[in-house]
Amino acid sequence: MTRVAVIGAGPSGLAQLRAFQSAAQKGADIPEVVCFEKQADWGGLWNYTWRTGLDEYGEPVHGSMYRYLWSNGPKECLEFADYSFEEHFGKPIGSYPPRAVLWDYIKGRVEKADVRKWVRFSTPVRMVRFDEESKTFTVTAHDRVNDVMYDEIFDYVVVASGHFSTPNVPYFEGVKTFGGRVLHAHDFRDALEFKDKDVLIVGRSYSAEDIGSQCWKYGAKSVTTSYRSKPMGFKWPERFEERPLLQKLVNKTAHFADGTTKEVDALILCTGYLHHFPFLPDDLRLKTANRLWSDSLYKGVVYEDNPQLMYIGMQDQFYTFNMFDAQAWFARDVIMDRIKLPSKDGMKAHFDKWRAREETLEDAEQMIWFQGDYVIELLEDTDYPKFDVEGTNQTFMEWEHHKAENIMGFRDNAYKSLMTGNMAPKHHTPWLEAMDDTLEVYLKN
Ligand code: FAD
Ligand code: NA7
Repeated sequence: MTRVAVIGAGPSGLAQLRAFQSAAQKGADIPEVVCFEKQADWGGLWNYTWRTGLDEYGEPVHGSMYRYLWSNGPKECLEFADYSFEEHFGKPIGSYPPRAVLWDYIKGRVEKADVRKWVRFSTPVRMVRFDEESKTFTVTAHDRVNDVMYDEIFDYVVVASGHFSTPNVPYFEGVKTFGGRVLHAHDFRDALEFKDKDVLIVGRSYSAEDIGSQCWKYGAKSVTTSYRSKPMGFKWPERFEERPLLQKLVNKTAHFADGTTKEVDALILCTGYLHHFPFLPDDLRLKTANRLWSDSLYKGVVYEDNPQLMYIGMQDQFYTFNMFDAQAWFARDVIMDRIKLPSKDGMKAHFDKWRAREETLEDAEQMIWFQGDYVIELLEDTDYPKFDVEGTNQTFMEWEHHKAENIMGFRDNAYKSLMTGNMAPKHHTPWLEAMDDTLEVYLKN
């Protein structure tokens, strides 16, 4: 029997499990699927941990999410096409749910599909090797609960281990002797730690924007973000400003590229993440920057040098859950021989076409249409339920406009579900005033 190893039970790995289960539900003979998950529960980044650094077994903590995190885009853009929010919660809910609500939703689909039995929890994969002769992989896993390492043979490996976990940490002069707290976004957990503090953030992307907003919301004295390329350019409120790149720190004084200085208590490096696969040898390891068209992957999924190896969710992301689904359905159909791969040259030609377009993209709107077109192409190949991608792109456009209008209030908007056609209700409390982000409080009518 064909055996498939899935590495990671976050949204991408769970999409893979659901893809196989849905084929089985329709009567297909599916391969044996084993999912290895390093954490004790599923949901990936959405499974919040208070830990930072190393976990209870001495493994690097995967989690980068923090308390009070609310969806940074409309939930209507990530909704599963085979399991709507309304089906899960039994009623329409607001458009920017907090982390706990989204975690509940992710879990609901796979609980319904009854695939937990396929997952081996607290089991990091240590190494994957490919044998050219037998054309099989040997996966070495570590059962942390029983502290036993073992090898198993697989015909296919699907890497779904995420790429927003290993921090990219640049060096700034004077940081060694900085008189305040220094951390990377990966280790940020509770904005209340920075109440009444002058906070300096390096970066201009989603983490900088959201961690800055959180710190402001929870009472930081001031927030200063520092950009390398260009400012975020939102209409920030009082006590929130953008400056060009940090040059050095002298005690608690930050010096910026425009010659200005500012006294700060904390430095939060929102400088992105590295694609990091310590369990993969050179010949199998994806090497790519965080971009919309990742290197070395046919259709953004199949590893060109070894098509028995797949990667899910490795792109930079506007689209998330439903794109991972489209990828997982594609990977499933390659594995089940429903989709025939082109020759290596054919794969390369396809790659080059998308890469050339990716390189012309100039702004977020163009990037969203690019990723939407990619999702459309994947949807054409499989039986994942078709959904209105153009409508989803339009919702992303509205989101961009709402952010430009009011960065501290964009989460008070509501959008129409592309899956059910129903309009989301406006949430009962404006985001800036909603301090309690529990599921119970969010779902209260
Ligand atoms: P992950 O969620 O990272 O899951 C990967 C899984 O693989 C983890 O469970 C991990 O434990 C496991 N794993 C890793 N290594 C191994 C190993 N060696 N062996 C076994 N298991 C392993 N997306 C949105 O759509 N909306 C948002 O609001 C949003 N906010 C975000 C906020 C933050 C701070 C971050 C960092 C990301 C956010 N994202 C958001 C994007 C996020 O990447 C996706 O939503 C999603 O979690 C990606 O799923 P994934 O399964 O690819 O990766
Ligand atoms: P991103 O989106 O990869 O952004 C990384 C940011 O870090 C980006 O603004 C970079 O600047 C900046 N960066 C990287 N290196 C440096 C150095 N050396 N100096 C200054 N600035 C630097 O990561 P995020 O954490 O924001 O977002 C990741 C995910 O988390 C995302 O999907 C969200 O959903 C949540 P640049 O823009 O290149 O000038």
